[in-house]
Amino acid sequence: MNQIVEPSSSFTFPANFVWGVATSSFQIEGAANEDGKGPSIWDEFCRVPNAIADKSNGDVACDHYHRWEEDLNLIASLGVDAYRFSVSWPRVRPGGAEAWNEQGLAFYERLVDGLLECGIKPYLTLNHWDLPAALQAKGGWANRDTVHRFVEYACHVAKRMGDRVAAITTHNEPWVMANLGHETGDFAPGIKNRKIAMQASHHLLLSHGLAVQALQAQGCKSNLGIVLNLSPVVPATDTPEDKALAQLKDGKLVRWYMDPLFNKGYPQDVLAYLGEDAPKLQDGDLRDIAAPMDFLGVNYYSRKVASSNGDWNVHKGGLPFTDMGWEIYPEGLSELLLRLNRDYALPPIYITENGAAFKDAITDEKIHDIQRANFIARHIDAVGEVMAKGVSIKGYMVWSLLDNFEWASGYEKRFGIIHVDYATQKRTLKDSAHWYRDFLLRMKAGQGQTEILAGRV
Ligand code: IFM
Repeated sequence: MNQIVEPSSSFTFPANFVWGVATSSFQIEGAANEDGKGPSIWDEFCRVPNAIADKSNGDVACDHYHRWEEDLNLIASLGVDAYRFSVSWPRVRPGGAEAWNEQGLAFYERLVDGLLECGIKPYLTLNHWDLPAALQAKGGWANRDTVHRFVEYACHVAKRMGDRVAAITTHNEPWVMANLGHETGDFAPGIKNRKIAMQASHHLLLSHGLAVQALQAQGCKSNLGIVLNLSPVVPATDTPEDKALAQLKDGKLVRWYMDPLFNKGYPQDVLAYLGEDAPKLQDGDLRDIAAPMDFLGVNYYSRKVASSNGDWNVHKGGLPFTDMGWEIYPEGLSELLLRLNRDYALPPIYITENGAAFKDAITDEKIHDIQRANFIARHIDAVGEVMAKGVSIKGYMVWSLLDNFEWASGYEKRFGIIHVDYATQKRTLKDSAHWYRDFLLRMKAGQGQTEILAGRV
């Protein structure tokens, strides 16, 4: 396929729809030991033998800490409305408690001010996985004390930047931190214990709710929310075993987070399944988790297929895959959003991450990543479809601005719409970036209309 797919239908996007690109601190910044930054759990995890596929680490990554102005210019050149980035907690509070690091805070303030000067809305995430290692030494997210350290961190960052950022996300993908970090051990901190994982998930949710309340109490003007990684979970076959497994996987991935956030408590079927491994709650925790928020961020990459004969990524239906081995299934985004809209009393939704890793070939200094552009175009189409059906979606952000450190896959998987040559740190816009920029230009060209026809590429 060498042409970008024309979406099957046209949908309207309001003129104030927020189009963006996204990154996270550990994946791009580098400068792991500079200007007073403390170690994070990912700095430590990268040193565990065989934890990272290519044995790499985040010491340099995309060197964004030093090249942020060049990256800001690239973001601006795309014509996006918003840039979603995360603050590295150990860069601004190296030990996770006690002293703040002025140089770290100043770095993010420069970035925020630079974005505003370019007319780009900053969407700040507080926790995109890089917990200070000093807090992990005290039990990390499994220790209830970390909840309170997080609230302090949230309040301090908001005091410094909350007047200038459009949105503050508490956590990015708590399921990943809890389950991949504490149950399977594939991600930092590399723990393999389901009971600890579920307690960590509870503390992540609790810290979200308490942080939202504390930020509101201190008069923070930014919109406040959380970002979840969500997917429809479908049974591989119609057998009772696969259907029951799909129900359980849906419970652990979707309902375990959505239900308490939207005042339904933890799902009974998952609690029953967990038995002794269910988290310990204190009085008032569920009320605090359900603190009303301004938006829900949804990260969507693929659906999950539950098979009792294999793992939950067993595929069916002959769909093509990305380089991560994930099915390309934009319909799953529509299915997911319609289901969320049906089952919960939702605040506005942002699609805070969507994108794909593919093996990119460089030809004459160009990267013809038509598959990635198609992936993005088809998912934008899915967003338009559900908006036309009444779901309130306020924005869409491509993951990712740059190729970057893809966690346990190291630098082998490339999600960027901008290519990074890690040897030279040269950035090159891929065709997907050109496509996204041109698409947005067409959006802007329609300014003045209340509704803009989108989806045509
Ligand atoms: O790179 C990650 C990101 O940090 C969180 N969401 C999924 C992306 C792709 O795996």
